[in-house]
Parts: sequence; C-alpha cells; structure tokens
Amino acid sequence: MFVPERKFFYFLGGYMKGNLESLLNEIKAKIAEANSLENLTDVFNIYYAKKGKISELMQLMRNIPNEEKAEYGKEVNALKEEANLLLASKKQVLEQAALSQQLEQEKIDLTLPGKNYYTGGINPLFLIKDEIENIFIGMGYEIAEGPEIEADHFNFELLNIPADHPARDMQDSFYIDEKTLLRTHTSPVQARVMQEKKGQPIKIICPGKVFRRDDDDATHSHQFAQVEGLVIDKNINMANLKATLELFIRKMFGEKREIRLRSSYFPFTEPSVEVDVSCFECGGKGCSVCKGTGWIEILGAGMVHPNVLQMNGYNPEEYQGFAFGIGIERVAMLRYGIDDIRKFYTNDIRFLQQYVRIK
Ligand code: FA5
Repeated sequence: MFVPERKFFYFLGGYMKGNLESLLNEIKAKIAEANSLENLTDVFNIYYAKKGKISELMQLMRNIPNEEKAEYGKEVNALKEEANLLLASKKQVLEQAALSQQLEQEKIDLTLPGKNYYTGGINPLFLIKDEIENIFIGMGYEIAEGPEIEADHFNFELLNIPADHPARDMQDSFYIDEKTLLRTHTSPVQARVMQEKKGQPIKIICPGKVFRRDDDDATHSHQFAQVEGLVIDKNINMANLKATLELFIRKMFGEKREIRLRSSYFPFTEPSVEVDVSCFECGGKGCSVCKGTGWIEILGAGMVHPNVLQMNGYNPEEYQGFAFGIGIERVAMLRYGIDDIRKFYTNDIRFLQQYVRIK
C-alpha cells in the first residue's frame, strides 16, 4: 500500500503534519469500522463532500507561501490517493459480502415440494378432428371453412331444401332471425365452395361446429362437430364415394371394426347413404349406447344432387360429385370407447386425463 512521505509542513510546524497524519488515521479507522456499503458511503461523504475534511485541507492552500504550495498540494494528494485506495478496496470487500449474503438468502431448496400448475391438454375431440384431417389431407383434400352463423339460403335452399320442405324437420334449428340461423350441418360449405370455385373441380373437407335443437342424450348433443367432404369432377361415381369412406373408416378404426352402408335420404344427395360402425360397447349385440341396434351411425353421404350442382354453378351433365358429413363426436366415442357424448363438454379433468396428459 502506498504510504506518503511526510517530511515538511515546517511552515505550520508539527501541527499541520500531525493534522494530516491524524486525519489519515481517522479515515482509516472509519473505513475499517464501516460494515455496510451505506456506512462506507457516509464515510466518503464526511471526507470528500464539498465541506468535507479533505476539501478543507485544499482550502488551507491559500495560507501557504507560494514556494511551498506545490509540496503541500503533493502531500494532500498523496493522502487523498491513499484514502481512495482504502475506500475502493473496502468497497470491493463489502460488495462481495453483500453478494454472498444475497446468494445465501436466495438459495433454492430443491427438496421443497414445487407449486403445481395445470398446463391443460388437448380435448380428445380435437385429437380426432386432427386425425380425420390428416387422413383426408393424405388423400389430397384441402381444408375449407364456413361461418357458424349462416344464412337460411345456404343452410337449406341452395341444398335443395326450400322453405316448407318437410326435410327441414330433420334438422330443427336455432334461428337468429327469419333468414339467419346457427348452421345445422357443415353442408352449407358445399354451396359456398361451389360458388367460389365457379365450375372448377373441387376436393375439400370442412371441419366445424354445428347446432341443432336435439334433445341431449348419450349420442346426441345440441352442439356438436362435423367434417364435411365434397368432391366434384368429371366421371365421379358412387364407387369412388364408397372406396373413400371405406378407406377412411379402416384408417380410423382398424380392419376389425365392422361397417355397414345403409340407403338413406338427404335432399341434397341422390342416392344417399348412412354409414354405421359396430357398437364399441356391446360389439353389435345391442345395448343402451347403440339403443339396442348394435350399430352407431357416424356419417351421412351421397352423390351430389343435380339440382344442387345446377343451383351452385355446375352443369350436372358435365360434372358429378359426392359429399359426406361425419359426426366427430361419434367417431371419437367409437375410437375411445366413450359411452356418453356429454362427457366431451363437461370439462371433468378426470375424464380428459384419460386421453391427454394434463400436468
Ligand atoms: C347431415 O348433417 C348431413 N349434412 C350429412 C351429409 C353431408 C349427407 C353430405 C350427405 C352429404 P345427419 O343429420 O345424419 O346428416 O348428421 C350427420 C352426422 O352427424 C351423423 O351421422 C352423426 O354422426 C352426427 N350427428 C347428427 N346429429 C347429432 C347430434 N345431435 N349429436 C351428435 N352428433 C350428431
């Protein structure tokens, strides 16, 4: 450590020299005593502030004869320098101590139990929706979208279901006003896409929510989800539809599950079919889930009706098409063995945890 030489101040005799020495000793003692950064700042202020003791030494300069001023200044600077060094090194020691203390206080006890946050998971319905999408994307389909609040015109009329047609009873609806309703199926997207593609070939699916005034039971809900499919091109026939549906069902349920195509009626397809899959609960014997039939209906389908093609800008002499509407909940129920459709919507975490990891 630098120790300044003190050999003069004869102009003020031993008094000044003694003063400088005792000042340095005083500073040293205060620095040694300081046990926090705040204390050290106080020490600094006492000596270095405008009216501090070191500043006072400089003011004494004016009493010193000119020829001795330089020597005196040097001596005071040496004192200042030593005090600076002492302050800086003490500051380092105190900072280190403060850091160690902080680290000590913030030490993490890895043995303490952690806080448990739920991160959520994907509802099994969405897992199935994604799987259905992937199967059809693999067959070259594109994904289309349509509004959930739909015009009566698209939901019914452009699908060959004029007002007062008895087929409207098949899909009891939630109306917003006379001409607007919550769509009862994803089929209006057929009309929307046909009008958009203006006579060009089409190969789309459209997943989405639909709404009906159905009474809720094990297999019916007033809100559910469908995936619409529509293919329009030249030379499309019923065999293409059957092959497509069989491929989808085999990919979705495996080779072992039995399926049946039943002839049916939809005003927008001719001929029409409904597809049933053997009940997962009873294996086909009949139970409360399948209402004793041994089968669960998962989709409706058919060849696009010539009237629908015509109304939406396609010449039925030139173009044919098939369409289908798959009930996503029903597929999920069959796939996972879920015995009540309402379980998808009640948000019981114990139910969801069986299908997805919820931490
Ligand atoms: C229709 O909705 C037609 N739009 C399907 C269609 C599309 C036919 C294209 C021809 C061409 P349906 O009402 O049968 O059809 O419903 C289709 C599927 O939705 C049913 O097979 C069933 O899986 C499901 N579904 C129908 N109603 C309900 C309901 N209330 N709750 C849950 N799923 C339902």
